[in-house]
Amino acid sequence: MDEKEKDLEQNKRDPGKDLTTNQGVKISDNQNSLKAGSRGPTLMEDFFLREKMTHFDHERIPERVVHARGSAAHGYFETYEGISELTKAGFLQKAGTKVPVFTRFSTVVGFRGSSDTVRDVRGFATKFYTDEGIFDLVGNNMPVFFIQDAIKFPDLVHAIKPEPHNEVPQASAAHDTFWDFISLMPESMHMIMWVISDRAIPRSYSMMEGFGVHTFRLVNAEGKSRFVKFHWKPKNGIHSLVWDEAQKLAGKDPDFNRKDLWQLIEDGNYPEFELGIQVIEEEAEFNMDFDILDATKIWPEEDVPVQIIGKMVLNKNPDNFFAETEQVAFHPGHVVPGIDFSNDPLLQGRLFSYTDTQLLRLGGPNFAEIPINRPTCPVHNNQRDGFSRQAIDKGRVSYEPNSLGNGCPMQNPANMGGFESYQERVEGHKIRERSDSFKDHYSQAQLFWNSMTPPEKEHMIEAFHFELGKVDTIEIREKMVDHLNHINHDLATAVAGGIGVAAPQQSKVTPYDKISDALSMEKGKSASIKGRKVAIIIGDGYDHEAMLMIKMALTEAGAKVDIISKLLGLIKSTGEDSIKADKHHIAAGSIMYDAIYVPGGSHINNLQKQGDAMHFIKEAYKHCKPIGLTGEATKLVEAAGLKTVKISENDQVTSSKGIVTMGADSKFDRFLDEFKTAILKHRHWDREDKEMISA
Ligand code: HDE
Repeated sequence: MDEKEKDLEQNKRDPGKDLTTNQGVKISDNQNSLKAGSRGPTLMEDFFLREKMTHFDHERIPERVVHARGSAAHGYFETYEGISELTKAGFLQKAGTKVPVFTRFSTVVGFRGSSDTVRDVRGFATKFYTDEGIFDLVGNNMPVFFIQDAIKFPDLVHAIKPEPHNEVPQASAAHDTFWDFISLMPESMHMIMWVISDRAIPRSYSMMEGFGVHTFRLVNAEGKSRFVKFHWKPKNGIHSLVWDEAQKLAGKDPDFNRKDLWQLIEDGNYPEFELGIQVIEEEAEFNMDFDILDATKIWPEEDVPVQIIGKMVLNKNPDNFFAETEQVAFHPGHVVPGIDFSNDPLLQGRLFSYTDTQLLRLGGPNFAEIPINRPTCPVHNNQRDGFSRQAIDKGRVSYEPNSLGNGCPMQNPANMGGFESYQERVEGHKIRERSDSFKDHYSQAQLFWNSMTPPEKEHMIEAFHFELGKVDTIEIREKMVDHLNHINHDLATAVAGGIGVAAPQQSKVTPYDKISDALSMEKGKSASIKGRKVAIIIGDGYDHEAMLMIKMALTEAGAKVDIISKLLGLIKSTGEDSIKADKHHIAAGSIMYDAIYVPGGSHINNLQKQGDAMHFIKEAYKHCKPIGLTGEATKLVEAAGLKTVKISENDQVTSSKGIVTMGADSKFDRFLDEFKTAILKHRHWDREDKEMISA
């Protein structure tokens, strides 16, 4: 059903749907306010007008102080195997148990109307509506955080948000106050490596990992507790944009990730993520070379393997952005029996902040009654009144203990489903102090750098050039180079060279030579091309058969294919057939696609003369994207000046640097296999001449 059909379906004309005021009074005229004469002053008495305006004037609520820009979807979580030995959480007891979920993805820094494709952390928050109450897993797409103690959070956010005197820049860390703060916070260095990496510019919300970040506890029915970290692993693989693309998208398609998520779900190409856990026994708390309560540290997956326990499928778009995506209230303190907290000082601070923020944002203490926040299990307590109370509590008893209400609602001990906190023994002096075990800030930053492939390292150096190059205060740049030097001397030297800072001497910090392959996106493999977007570029005189074959095969494999032409409307093939263009050059760009294909035909003569079409190809080449060319389209390699690319002859299919071409006598199925393999790889970094291509 398309949008128009949906609108008609939802708004069938029936008398029950007549236009009324909020009091249910039918409105006779929604075009004119009540006036003293048709040219006279408007009358105060006009309650249609006053009610409508007053509601409109109050339509905005405060946006989230962080994570303001988000997109969300409904779906379900299904448990693969029960893990009752680890937790008593009801939804994790049996294979096949399904619970509804609502997941909101977000950027952190930008305002609600900012662009999707900025360099930033992405929020990844999931609300599980379980039979035992709400469990919120409020994580990010990076497994560590900038700071170790919650008391630094307002400082971090003030530093990264637009500068207060002129509110510039929007949704970007590339300015003095952020790097000033960071240069004075060695504990941020590990997180900085993630933020400067391609993880900070995800291609799709369906193509990024999620992490609970903090150490939590799982507690089983016997009361045994273990430490746990939560992970989401995307079935669509982990893929990113390149920085040039991200910046151009910010102007040309600021809703890029939002639309992508929406479209995947509309097309039935549902995003899926597997839930994984890393578990450390209570007795092994001190066995790692870092403190497991420190949120600036990962548990390397090679040391503590991720055990997959279930999957989440996002299969329904919200009906109303405000009512659902905007009003959803997450809280890391929303846990169910069997899941509990560790003493991570960052997590402990969050436990206070989230309810507090909802009180302001959602206008009082009754936000749990907003439909999207309501548990699916019964709620009974003696909390009463407050702004926007929805429940109509009956009777005179709103206290406990009581005899007039039969003692209800009654508390439940742990063995009857009541939440009982894990009885951790706590002892200590009341002090403001950071544990010595939190003081190594460089080892895991080194681990991250060591684990990157050469192109990933190159992107990080370029990202530092961009970010620090926008910092006016030279001393801040110098301090950052000094920190980077403690991470890796070559990295610091390369960064210094691009930002006008002297190359540093070797650092005295002990090198950490471990590697974790799980940290590299490039070393990971994608199982399918589901969710990738492919542009087919055509003009009048295209080869219809070739176009159709590729379009159908890629669509069947889960890719989204758009036909792009100079103008919208019907495009004629070399024969009798024609096809409607989905997008025209003025609105589309290679930056919106993961791969492009051009079929043969006489249209190639015209395409070579169309600047926009040639730009499409050159830019895709520059961004290292797969390009498929068949028949006459192979001529475009030369026309675009791609001198180092080999093209196929006669009966061959050639894949050279991700450009897949097909000779006149070869078979389409061989071409398709090669083209799909090229798309699977996502980017082809071996294009040494890419910097020479102007696009
Ligand atoms: Fe948040 N964070 N945060 N945060 N956070 C908020 O809550 C806060 C932190 C995260 O889609 C706010 O409802 C403090 C870590 C996500 O609605 C606020 C601290 C992680 C979302 C808040 C942190 C997160 C938020 C703003 C340090 C990853 C968006 C609006 C102690 C594990 C959820 C709101 C959504 C939102 C406070 C640190 C993730 C102000 C005080 C670490 C995904 O309450």
